[in-house]
Amino acid sequence: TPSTPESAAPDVGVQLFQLPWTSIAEECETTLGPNGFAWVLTSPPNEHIARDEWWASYQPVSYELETRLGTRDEFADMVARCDAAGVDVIADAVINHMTGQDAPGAGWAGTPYEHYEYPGLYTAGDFHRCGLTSNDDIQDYDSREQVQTCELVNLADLDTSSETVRGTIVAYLEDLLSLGVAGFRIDAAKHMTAEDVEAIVGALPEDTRIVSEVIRGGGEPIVPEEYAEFGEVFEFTYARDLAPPLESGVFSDPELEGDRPLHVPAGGAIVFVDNHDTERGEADVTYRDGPLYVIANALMLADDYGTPVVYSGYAYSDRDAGAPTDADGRVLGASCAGVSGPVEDYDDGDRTCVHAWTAIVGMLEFRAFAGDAPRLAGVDEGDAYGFEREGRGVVAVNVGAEPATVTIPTSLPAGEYRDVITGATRTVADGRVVFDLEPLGVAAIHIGAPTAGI
Ligand code: LM2
Ligand code: CA
Repeated sequence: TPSTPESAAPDVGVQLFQLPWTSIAEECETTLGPNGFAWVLTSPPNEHIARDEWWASYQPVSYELETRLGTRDEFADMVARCDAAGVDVIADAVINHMTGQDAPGAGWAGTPYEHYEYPGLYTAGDFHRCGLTSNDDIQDYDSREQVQTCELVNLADLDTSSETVRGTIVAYLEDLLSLGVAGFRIDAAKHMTAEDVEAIVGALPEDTRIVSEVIRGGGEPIVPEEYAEFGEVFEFTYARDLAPPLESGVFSDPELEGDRPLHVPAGGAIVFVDNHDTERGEADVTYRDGPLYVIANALMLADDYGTPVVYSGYAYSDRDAGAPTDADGRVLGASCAGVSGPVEDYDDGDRTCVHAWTAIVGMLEFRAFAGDAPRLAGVDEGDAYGFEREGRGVVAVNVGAEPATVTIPTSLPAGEYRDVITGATRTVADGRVVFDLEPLGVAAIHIGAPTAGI
């Protein structure tokens, strides 16, 4: 009998946007751990302004771990439970700035603040006041100096070149590490010099995972490559390239040898179909697109480039609307148990639960077996397209409204395989697999799920 093909837990993350800590802990135990997700990216864990919009999370008031998403104890409990389930926690670190509210106020946990005055933490001299634009806001993304020392939408811009500011940020991140987090998304990294970010993260233990958010902008002087020197970076080009063929049905292979143009080298890239910002902005394919969104995620998870992060948020019609809360303003818990795919109509506030969808879970299984096998040249037939991960698996999609067939040459052993998306049986014979695909359908087989030899 042939030996069982090797598989390895894939490095796949999930962003659980604005989900309370107690619910993330549950998801780790019931869904993420069992299905092989390696890490979860949380929303920011520190005290923010007391407002209802989701983006209150991006307006820090203090580094107390008290938020609408839960308490310090709940955060610590989540990290421990996720860890026990084999899931690392990556916290969203908002360290470029403090709140942008002009009026004095009190944060979610009651901490008083004024714009540029955060008692016990920062005082006016700890902030850049760039003096380069009329209101100190960033106006010109072609100016490195403006982007890094002026204010992003009025958010008080920390002088991250200052040793005391760096020390305060490092102490905050060390506090989170003491609770067991594995690393950080560095929010708005582009708005800090790579030198400043490197100095801050360089003070943390070597094995801290760092993912810098540096939105690649055409022609802009600040590029993600600068931040790839000391950690991973989100590669925004990836999602931008993924979407157009889904609408047009015209697919072409990416660069298969060597680096992809306008992409950081694969080893340092975090890729995504969308995130909380792009689903409210530039993303062409989001949860609203149902099956097309499944296809986008499947293609990403089948690819050999970068580390994918699946995005799982909530439905909304108002881009500012926060997740549903109780009468005290705490975000309501939610469970994704039993959710198997996208639905046609969401009510505002419904969790999309993308990480629980059958197709996503199937593609994690595919990825576990695909390992680092190279992606081979694909086949584009009408609205269908597919490709092999050499000797390990084959994926195919149909973005058309009619059923479609695509034939992919493959070196997988002849035999029958369980399709990890549909559960159907797919046959490899004569060095090829013929996929009959439903409208807006996906199929994927891998070496680890043969049902019979021929
Ligand atoms: C990010 N990455 O670099 C986050 O991913 C993104 O979600 C954040 O914007 C941004 N950078 C700052 O951390 C969000 C949201 C903005 C919101 C800010 C601050 O997209 O709309 O700005 O958070 O909460 C809001 C208002 C804006 C106002 C600002 C300051 O929309 O009009 O500016 O607050 O009060 C006057
Ligand atoms: Ca800055």
